Amino acid sequence: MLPHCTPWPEETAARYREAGHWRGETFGALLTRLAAEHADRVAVVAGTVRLTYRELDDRASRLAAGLAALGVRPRDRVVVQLPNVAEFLETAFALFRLGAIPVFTLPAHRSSEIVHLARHAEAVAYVVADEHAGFDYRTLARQVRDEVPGVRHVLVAGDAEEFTSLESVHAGADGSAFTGSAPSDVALFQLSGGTTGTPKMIPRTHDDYLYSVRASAEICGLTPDTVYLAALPAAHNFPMSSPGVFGVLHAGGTVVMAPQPSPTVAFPLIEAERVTLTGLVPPLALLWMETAKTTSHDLSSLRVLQVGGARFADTAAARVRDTLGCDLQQVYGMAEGLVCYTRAGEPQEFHLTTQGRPISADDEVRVVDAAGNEVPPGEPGELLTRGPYTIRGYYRADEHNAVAFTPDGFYRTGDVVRRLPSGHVIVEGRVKDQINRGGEKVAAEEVENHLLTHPAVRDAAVVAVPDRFLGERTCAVVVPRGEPPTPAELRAHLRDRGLAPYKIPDRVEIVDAFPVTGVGKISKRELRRALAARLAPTP
Ligand code: J2J
Repeated sequence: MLPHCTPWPEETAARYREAGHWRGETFGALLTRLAAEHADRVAVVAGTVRLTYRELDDRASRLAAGLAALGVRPRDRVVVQLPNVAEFLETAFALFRLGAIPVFTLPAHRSSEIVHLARHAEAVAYVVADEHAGFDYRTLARQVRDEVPGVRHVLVAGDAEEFTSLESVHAGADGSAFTGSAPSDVALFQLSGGTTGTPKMIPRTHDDYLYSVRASAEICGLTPDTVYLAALPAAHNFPMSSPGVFGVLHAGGTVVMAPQPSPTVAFPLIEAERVTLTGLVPPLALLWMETAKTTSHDLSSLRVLQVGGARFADTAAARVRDTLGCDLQQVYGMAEGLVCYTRAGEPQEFHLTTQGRPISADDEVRVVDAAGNEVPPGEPGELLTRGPYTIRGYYRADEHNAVAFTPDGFYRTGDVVRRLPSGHVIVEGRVKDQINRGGEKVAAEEVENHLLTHPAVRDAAVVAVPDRFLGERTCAVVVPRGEPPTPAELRAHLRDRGLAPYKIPDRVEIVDAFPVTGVGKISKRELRRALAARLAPTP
């Protein structure tokens, strides 16, 4: 395995192989197989581009060869920041073919995240789109190139300006003969929602990720007739693998790339491509349900709407069928591994009130109290998990790994759940220092560290405040140094530091001092309580 990653213990790995979870296939080999099995079926639709499996395979091979000619080698890390375009899949599979390792970042990330990741990963290349959603990624690329000299190549989908266009790299010879990396090696990096000062990288192997993809495709009943709309950014673990774009390709179905998840963009695509399945975060599901009431678009092809990434309110869940005319599947997952689904054929109650049960019989789940002891069945506690597709450690993060994992290899999710006798879980809250802003994760410490660099900030704490639409919004509570900074000043400061827009605090509150716990630490619980009282509408 790539250095600085934590492998599964050998006997555990052997058990996962014996059970047939890990089958020794790589994503590169998978595409070769799919191209043989589904040659002329449409694999991906993106704007005016339609690629069959054979074409996707061919383009990925040529891109792999072109990348090799540029000097990209097996195990090299490549930061990939692409929106939902055909090049997303071409690049992913080209890197898999080559055995180079994509670090998947979100289109919303900015220099703060990308520079850190490019350095931490020691990336040799950075792949971006020219523009997307009003943002010019070439500007960001210039900054990354200047600040991270190890990034030797910037490859651009679209108008490359002074950089190399992705299309020109395709000119390479046929790369279908590349053997890529070993199935037990790292295939890709996902990013953690995080709780710490810097985003953590999640190494996923071919064996483990393909298992979660294949099993997800089976659980979701995917077939070559499945037409999946990638509405959320495909780089995120949910639309990538649960079952997401990879699961749909694994089943020989068609992936339709939506450049934006708004009903204005997504509904015409559903109608035109007869989309059968898609996945959303709760606020988007609410927006779609509202818009569906008056839409003139035909959404009748849609069979299942998956909702995950944040808690979907039971009351909203109950309205999916009537408003969108399809079934709801709840998905509770994490880029670190464990994914839970509600499944077709289960009583409605499970679909409407739980976040599903784990993919695998070999997913081990413990629900524990603060002391680490298992709580009685049905009682709330923190979910700990280990299994055939849950990592044993973040990349190059020994210190953090010592707290994020138990000594016997369970990942501490930081989620508070209740487990039903059926194995279904209900997500009730969290103990981690993170804000879940409608599915977008914000690590409090990361934003606090940025705030602390402002000269008028003595101390800062970022906490969640309840929000009817997003579930939670971020609130930065600031103890000023001298004249208090204005919210606009602080936001501009964070933007200038290159923080992703979704991490910029929605509210700023100025206080004289923070409530502290018995040991003198900031009491975020007390802070949230005080804020809730302060922000509550006056009766
Ligand atoms: C409550 N909280 C949820 C849910 C995730 C599938 C689906 C989602 C993700 C994802 C994913 C939740 N109800 N239904 O990777 O493959 C919160 C939990 C969890 C964290 C993980 C997938 N679904 N969450 O959201 O890595 O707090 O993955 O630990 O972005 O999201 O976030 P992330």
